[in-house]
Amino acid sequence: MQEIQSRSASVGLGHYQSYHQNNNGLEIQTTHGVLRLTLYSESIVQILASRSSLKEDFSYAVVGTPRLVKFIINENNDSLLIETSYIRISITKSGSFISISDLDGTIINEDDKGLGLQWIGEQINCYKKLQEGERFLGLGEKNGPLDKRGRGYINWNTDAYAYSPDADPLYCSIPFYIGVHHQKTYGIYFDNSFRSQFNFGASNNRFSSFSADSGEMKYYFIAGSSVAKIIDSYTYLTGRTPLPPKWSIGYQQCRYSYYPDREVLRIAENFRERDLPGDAIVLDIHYMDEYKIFTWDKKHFPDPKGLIAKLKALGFHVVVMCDPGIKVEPGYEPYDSGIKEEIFIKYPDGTNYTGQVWPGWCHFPDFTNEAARKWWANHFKDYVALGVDGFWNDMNEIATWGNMLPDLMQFDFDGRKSTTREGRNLFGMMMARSTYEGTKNLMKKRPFNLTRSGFAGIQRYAAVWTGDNVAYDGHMMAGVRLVNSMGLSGLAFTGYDIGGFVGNADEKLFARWLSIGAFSPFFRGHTMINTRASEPWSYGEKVEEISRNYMKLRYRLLPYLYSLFYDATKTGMPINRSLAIDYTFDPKIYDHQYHNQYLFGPSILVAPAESNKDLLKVYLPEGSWFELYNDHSHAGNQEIITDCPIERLPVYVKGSAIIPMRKTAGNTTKDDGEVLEIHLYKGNSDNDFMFYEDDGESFDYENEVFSSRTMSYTPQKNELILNETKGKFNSSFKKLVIYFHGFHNLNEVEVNGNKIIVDYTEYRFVNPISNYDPVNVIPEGPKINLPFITTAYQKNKIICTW
Ligand code: NBV
Repeated sequence: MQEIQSRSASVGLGHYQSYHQNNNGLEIQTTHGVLRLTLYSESIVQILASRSSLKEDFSYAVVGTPRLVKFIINENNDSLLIETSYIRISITKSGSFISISDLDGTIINEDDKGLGLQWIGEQINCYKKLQEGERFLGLGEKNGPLDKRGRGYINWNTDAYAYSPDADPLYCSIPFYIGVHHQKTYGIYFDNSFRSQFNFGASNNRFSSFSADSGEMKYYFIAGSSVAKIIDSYTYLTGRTPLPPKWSIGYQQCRYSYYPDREVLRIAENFRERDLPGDAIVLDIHYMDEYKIFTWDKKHFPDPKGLIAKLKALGFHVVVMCDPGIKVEPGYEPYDSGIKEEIFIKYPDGTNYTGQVWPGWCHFPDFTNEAARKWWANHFKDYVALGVDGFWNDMNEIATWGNMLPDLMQFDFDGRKSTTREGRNLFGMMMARSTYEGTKNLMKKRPFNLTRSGFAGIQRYAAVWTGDNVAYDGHMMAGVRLVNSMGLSGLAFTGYDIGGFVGNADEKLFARWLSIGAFSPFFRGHTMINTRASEPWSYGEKVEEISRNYMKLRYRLLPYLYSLFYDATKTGMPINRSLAIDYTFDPKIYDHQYHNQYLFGPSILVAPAESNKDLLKVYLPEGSWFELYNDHSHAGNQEIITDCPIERLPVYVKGSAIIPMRKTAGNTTKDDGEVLEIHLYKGNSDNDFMFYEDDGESFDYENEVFSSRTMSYTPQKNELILNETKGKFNSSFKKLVIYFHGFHNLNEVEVNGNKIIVDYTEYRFVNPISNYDPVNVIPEGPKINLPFITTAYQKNKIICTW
């Protein structure tokens, strides 16, 4: 071994020499370096290796700290063994190779014995043995199939305008993936922000690997009995999506750009006149004076305060574009104060870096410098004073004309000092962090913050959208997969430009995109300058009706959706769930004809169909499933063929589901109405849903001003219980209507001991679409003959039996 290494141009850790134990693990001295294992929990271990001495453990991504856990260390002739109540880690004395197994000895993950850790000059590499049948999931905003085996990826945040659905890298880097094999699941988070590469068995049949151009070999190994548990652990480490303001999960209308102010107002009025729900209008770069951040174009927006007030009166919030480039222009306050306070990114000779972007030649704040973060944060006070409450961080890869950011720029790294090589992948996240912290502090309520670029942990500060997509079916599908992949990587609040940013959608494409988008966490229509109008009414009456149907369906689903966002703050579980979360070991879900399917929350399965398809093959995983629109039921574990006319996106509900909905869609997310509906779907397994409400905008929920209750369905007992609410928030719901799906011949339900006679109604989740053809037959559209009961909605426990 020693001999091989001395002949090779790359160097490993060498052999074991000695170790010493500390509170959370141990440090091993090897012939060529040092290896430290720190337990963060029974199932999370940080692995840090260095060829010299270990540095201070610093990370912008990781906020979780090691929890004290019990572990034992054993040593034998060949290895050192560290065991917790969940995993066994062994390090070979010869070569210092790591393998991690269950307590019963089944391998979860192991170094390639022969390669392991390797330094090639400054480059650091970790080679893992490719396990038989191993699949690779996640890695954040990465194109390609759900199972990324056989592919390689690069993390280097890039302005990927009009990217192909196979392009890499895109705007965000999340160096975290999940491995699956032999009924085992694990996660690896590589905490290194240099340009990094992940290889999942591309161009070789021996290893999977991760490597970085420089920096530390520091990664976290996460064991877990399910993908959900791994996401929970990963978001323990890197943080979770905070509860967004409720309005931000309503529909947002954007274009590059709406101006002047009259046009913005007309757009908002159209929503109300046309009975389309909507909560936000987004102002892209043309609201600014010559694209200069923190200014307003006086000609087109002479009275932003007045405009924002009018929009508020119509129920619309305003989101504004925020670009990081500060124009080099003496007299422009952000430039003058930025120079004075020395907050810009510099060359090593101390001069400010200048790059060209929208406003012209610009300097860029160094968001790894606390002073710059504060400077930026304070500049939001005028926006906040005007009533803006949404902020959109764009161009933060950093995008400049030429797209060739010099490597030698100096980043402060909060006093630690580094260069673009380490800072580039972090710039977007640190900008979003500064915007979030600043606006949160100024607004004293929840800001909405959106970013294009990010790194692991970005979920703590902003929602992420998939950038400049293109108006065609394949891109629509790629966006669905990107959102699913980001969900596997700790990002709960994500979405894509509905209708496509680049190019022109046709009627069908827009209708389908909007329907699918209604089942995505971030729900925004957007399009590029000089493209056709792309609002829900811009594609003719039929598309407008389809859009209205799905927008209203989403708004009616808000009690369910908002509860899911709350759950994400606690567990990291995404809103859009790749089927790999719940059906990890079912090979069918990885089949490319099905890998776009996902669950919207725990119970609603969406099968995205291309806009030009009339028929779709759908795979229903184990369990039982109901077609949303007509309650036709299907057994799981089978492929079915469904028709998917443009007005009907294939959506299925899982047996035993409990779905709270509002009876009326309302104009905005605020209009809850008085009637809470619960849709209960007959099934065989017990199920719980945690229903959550609060005021939707303040931080009072942190002081228990919320209302939450578990709803539990026990099929064996024919029972649905709404447990007593917790928290101090008074729900606006007064009436409760329970719909029983799949329950035939139901006549009577007992509610807290009182008998209620069951009623029947013809129920529709979407309205029939008008017949625009000269033969005037009004199509019926799908409906369900549904039993229901009505009762008072109350805080106390509600027990329903039948
Ligand atoms: O600000 C203009 C656009 C914006 O509409 C888009 O969503 C961003 O991804 N922005 C990029 C800059 C230029 C795009 C050509």
